[in-house]
Amino acid sequence: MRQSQSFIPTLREVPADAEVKSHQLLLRAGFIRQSASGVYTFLPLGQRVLQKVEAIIREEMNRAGAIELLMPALQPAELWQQSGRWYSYGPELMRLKDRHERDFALGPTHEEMITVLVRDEVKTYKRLPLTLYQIQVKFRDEKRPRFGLLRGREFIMKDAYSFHTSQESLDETYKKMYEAYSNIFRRCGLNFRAVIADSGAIGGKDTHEFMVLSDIGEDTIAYSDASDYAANIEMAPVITTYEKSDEPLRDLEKVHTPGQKTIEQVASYLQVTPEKCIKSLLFKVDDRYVLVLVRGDHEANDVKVKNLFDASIVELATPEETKQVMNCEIGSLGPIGVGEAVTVVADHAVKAIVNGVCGANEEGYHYIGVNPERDFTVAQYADLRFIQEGDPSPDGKGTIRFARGIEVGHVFKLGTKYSEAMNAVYLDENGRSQTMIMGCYGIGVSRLVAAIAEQFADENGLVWPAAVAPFDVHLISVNAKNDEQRQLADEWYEKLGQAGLEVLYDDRPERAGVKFADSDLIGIPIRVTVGKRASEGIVEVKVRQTGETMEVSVNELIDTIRRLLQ
Ligand code: 9G3
Repeated sequence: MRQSQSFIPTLREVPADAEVKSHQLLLRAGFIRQSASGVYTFLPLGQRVLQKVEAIIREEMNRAGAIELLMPALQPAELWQQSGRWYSYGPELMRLKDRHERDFALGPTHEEMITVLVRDEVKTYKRLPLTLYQIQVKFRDEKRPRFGLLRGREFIMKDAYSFHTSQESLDETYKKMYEAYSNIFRRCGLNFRAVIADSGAIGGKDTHEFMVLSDIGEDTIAYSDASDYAANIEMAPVITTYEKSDEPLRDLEKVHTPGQKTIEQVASYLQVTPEKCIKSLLFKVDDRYVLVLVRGDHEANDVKVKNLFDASIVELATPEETKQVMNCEIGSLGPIGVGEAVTVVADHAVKAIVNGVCGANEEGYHYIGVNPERDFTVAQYADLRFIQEGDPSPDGKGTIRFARGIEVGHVFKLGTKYSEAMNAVYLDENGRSQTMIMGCYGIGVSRLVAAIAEQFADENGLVWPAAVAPFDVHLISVNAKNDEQRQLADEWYEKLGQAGLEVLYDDRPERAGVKFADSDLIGIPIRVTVGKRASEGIVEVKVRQTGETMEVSVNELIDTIRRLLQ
């Protein structure tokens, strides 16, 4: 492609509201433009990268035995009403009415649609297992779209769904998909980890997230420093056991703690350590209230609370709800004297507290000399806290460290959650009707483009790995007015193309400085510069990622480029 006839609107200045480098650079290098909050246009260079990423995904999906189809984005509300999700999802599910006032959803995912499709077409075990996938636009009305393509409201996903007659068959496909994902992310040059994840609302038990390590990642990964254990922090179980000190029990006593609200304030006011304090948090779990107790130096894990109650919605109670339910402010909550209306559960660490401190459920008062089981009882002790750095790794090997990650893939063993809801059954070899067992597997394709940009960008601009770069070679003629240089550049633009290389040719009548700056910004892996030594048939070759530069005779140019692209 000749740049003088292309559409690559690069920008000098850094866009104000772009906070992370991939977002800034994809805008500045003319790869994307925002058309609304969380809604983007892929300009020609961005579209070429997207196609390269999709090609890798297709290759690996097809190799894993998945079959591509394409479903509509427009989904009849009836599907979502049948699965119940029309009612359980809130404003995130984008809804609209057609001209006949019929309800539709703009698909955020396609479990219902694919399950109904397979239900209606597959009636016998002979047609299973079956794995279908699509690469398609998705809509999720995020409350806070951010970081450009990393969290958009319209984005491209590869979503695959598998249908089985047995758990073993599902396990086999899950393993194939897991390997396909590893191949995809490795071929994109990414530094990723597969982490044990929480299945959340999607149901099923096994589930893994594929995380690209990045400081701007929204997810925290808990990984072991002595094994390959890695889990999403929401999921990572805590195996710590707690010794109960043998100090003599003191009497329970209510003390005045004016204005002391946080654990730190109360602990320092009462001259105790946070480990002696009981932190009480009121959660709304579906339609009931639960008081969750954790030790003062720990954090309550809402996902573990949700899984304990198998709930679909878990949120911290608002200050108003807290006042109404507990008759006091959040800073004075405690487990002593809590009414029947509130279920009290506690993390295991709380049970080992002796002569502790907790809120008195009275403004400005706390209890000291608090002893669990003597002064209050709980419905259940469970693992309800977030794992912390330094905790023992759940696999018993080494200790936990934290890293931040961008979730680019997620694979689930769904079980029969959707096949039951949509009545997807088949006749088994004995002619008996059985419910299909399912798996589902997602990759954030447009998010992947941003994650690659984020991982490889440097201070001069984007840096694309060869496998996903918009072009193989950026050919630059330094001085378009110099006939000799321009002719040599024109000649090798043709020859490189004939050799099967994809070439972006900067033939614009711009100053060399502008061309080099744009070339660094765009990040094509190999730059060929036709300059002063054109008359000797010598050009300069530069590797974008390493900065390595060499003078090459045009006779060796194609071989040199091919070698460098490996
Ligand atoms: C919704 C809305 C947002 C959602 C979902 C449904 C996430 C929803 C989870 C999944 C699970 C898998 C198939 C590909 C891999 C991921 N956000 N999820 O189900 F209605 Cl508004 O999408 N789906």
